[in-house]
Amino acid sequence: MNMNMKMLVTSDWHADAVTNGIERYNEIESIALEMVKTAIEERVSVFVFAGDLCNPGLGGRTIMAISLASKVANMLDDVGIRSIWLAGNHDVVDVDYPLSSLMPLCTQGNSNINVAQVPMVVELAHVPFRFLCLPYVSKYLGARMYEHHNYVEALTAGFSAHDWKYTIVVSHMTALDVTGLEVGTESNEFRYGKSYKLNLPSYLDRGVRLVIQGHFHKHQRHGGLFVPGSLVRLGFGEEKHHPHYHILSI
Ligand SMILES: [Mn+2]
Repeated sequence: MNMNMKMLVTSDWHADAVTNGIERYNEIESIALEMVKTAIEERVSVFVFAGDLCNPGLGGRTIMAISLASKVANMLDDVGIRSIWLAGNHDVVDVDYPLSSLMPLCTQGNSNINVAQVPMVVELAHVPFRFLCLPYVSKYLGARMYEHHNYVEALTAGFSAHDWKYTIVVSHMTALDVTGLEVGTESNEFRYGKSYKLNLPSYLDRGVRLVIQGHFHKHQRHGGLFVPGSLVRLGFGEEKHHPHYHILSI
């Protein structure tokens, strides 16, 4: 098995965004489609979206955002690129079962399009790394899955040191105790769940190759913690951000 892998990593599209009265959809769509072209040209094997596609309740803007994600997932699948889509805090519907803006992607019956609406481990054929996905969940599921950490621990209970080394964590929970992490107004937006921050550095201590952390709009890297950031500057206060998607070779 080839132990090197190219991955396209992106997050926080917020394809339903409106900034100062201006709808951002067309701009975000054009970057998303350019991203697919780049993924194909760069021959990436995996595409990772780390959460916050759109709010579920904004009518036409929600539907356009979901259609865009669905189109991107299918375009990638057409050329054999597997994708992983995490739910973020904006995506989640607050009910006691898994439901988010990403739900339509997992009802297409396509095993190359992986949607994480609850914590799960995703393994992909011919890809050396496994993905421990830690999406945002509703407060009902959060009480069960994150406040009682044994739910997440059980997912990895059988991991050997070698398994951890070939694990990539993808998270849309808050990153606890990361020195130097720069956060914007998005850090105030968790409606709940601030009490069950994840100790992401503890995963790095176990030897995981990389932690991909969504939610934060500013692209940054702190050791093994990689924050893809948003695709466009979504609000005032983000003027100094240089938003983009990222190709990682690991
Ligand atoms: Mn978020």
